[in-house]
Amino acid sequence: MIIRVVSLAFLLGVILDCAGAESADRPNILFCIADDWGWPDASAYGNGSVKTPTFDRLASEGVLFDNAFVAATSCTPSRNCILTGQWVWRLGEGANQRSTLHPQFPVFPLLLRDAGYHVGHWRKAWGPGKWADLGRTENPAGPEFSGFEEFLRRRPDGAPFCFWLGASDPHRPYEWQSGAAGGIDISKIELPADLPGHEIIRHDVADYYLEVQRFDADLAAALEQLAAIGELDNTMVVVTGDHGMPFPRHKCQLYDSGARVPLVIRWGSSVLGGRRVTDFVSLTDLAPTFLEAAGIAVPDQMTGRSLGTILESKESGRVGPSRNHTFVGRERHAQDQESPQTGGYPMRAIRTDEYLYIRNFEPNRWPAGSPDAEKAFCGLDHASCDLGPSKSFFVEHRDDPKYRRYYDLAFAKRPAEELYDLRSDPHQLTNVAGNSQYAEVQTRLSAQLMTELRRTADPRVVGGGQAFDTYPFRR
Ligand SMILES: [Ca+2]
Repeated sequence: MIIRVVSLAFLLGVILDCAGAESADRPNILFCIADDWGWPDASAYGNGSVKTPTFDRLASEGVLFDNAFVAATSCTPSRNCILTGQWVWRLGEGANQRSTLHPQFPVFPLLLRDAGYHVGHWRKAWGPGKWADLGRTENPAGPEFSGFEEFLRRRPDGAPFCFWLGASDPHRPYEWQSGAAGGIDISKIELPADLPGHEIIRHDVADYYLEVQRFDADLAAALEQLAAIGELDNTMVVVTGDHGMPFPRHKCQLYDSGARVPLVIRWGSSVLGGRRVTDFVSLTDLAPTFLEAAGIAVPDQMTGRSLGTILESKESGRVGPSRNHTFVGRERHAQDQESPQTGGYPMRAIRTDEYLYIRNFEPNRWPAGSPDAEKAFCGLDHASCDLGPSKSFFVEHRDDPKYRRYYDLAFAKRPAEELYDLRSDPHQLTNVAGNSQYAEVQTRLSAQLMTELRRTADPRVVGGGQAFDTYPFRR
């Protein structure tokens, strides 16, 4: 095993900043992850319709990330990427939804456990799927507890801990009009540009916001528990989501609406708070960050890069000039293509400050699944878009000229290449791939993406990519 060089200054900071503690002390880690929570749906990011006081407090006391992206835009693969610190295309079956994770991939909770950490999770952590199917003997997120309180109660004396605080919020289904009933004014919601401003959509978004607020309340309770045991400042608190909101053209897609997520990191006096950084961060960077903070060697197969340099900096804005892009991928979500094709919709993307470039490897397939439920392998239309009032509205109004464009943006087939100029098109609605004005940019970004995919052995590029389409669907 080849070991990365650990940032000595970062580790030194850990040791020196644990005032009154012995130098052998290592930080606790509290990893909080909402289910289907996209950027910018927290008040700290300027969304005035959702109230997230706890997330905002963490932002004022820690580092708020403006350019955090998941590595995959579906539950299981996104979580596999977080756990392994690797790009999704490296994870075999683990690149698919309702899959498994081969034991050859080391995961940060168990590496921490092997180094003496007390580890565990609560509610949604790994999944959905069957983690044991290829021989893994333990849940990759560590054992399950009934809550943070039980986890802390069963902590061995003096052991540092790593706790995965999961949630099923704001995953669907929602209680219809619960958002409005909970005080969210639907008329004031600033909708993403790819969602029509109909009352049904507004209520659906408000219901999603209400669940985001419930997750925020869970965060508040966890911080109170940390404070009560006197360990708030020796705990790295990380809060994020596993991909974008469960709406048409959001979750499962590689636009920002699917791939960009909230992220905040607070770590007592070890990290200068009140900073907002624009560095591009992948959630695959968290595993090496946690391992480095704990003084544990980062396995060479992890493609993520520790955020230690950003955390130990005193700067806001772009801290590391090389952090000016990231990559995202997707394989199968549902078995949603036309029978007998059981594959998904393979995509890879590179996101920079100015552009989003997407490569669609199978443009003859449907990006959110077949529109014909009878033909789709799973018997559902657009099966890679979650059922709910917004999806129903899109489908029911597909022939209405007023709404047809929304339907097409979410569900129609796409060309093999997409390019969006974020300077004039921040919502990524107009594909300029093939436009001669952008030829140079398209060539450059395509080459940069393919170089990274080859470097990290993506089967869709180096061979064997069809395997993603035939792995079993593990319920
Ligand atoms: Ca999810």
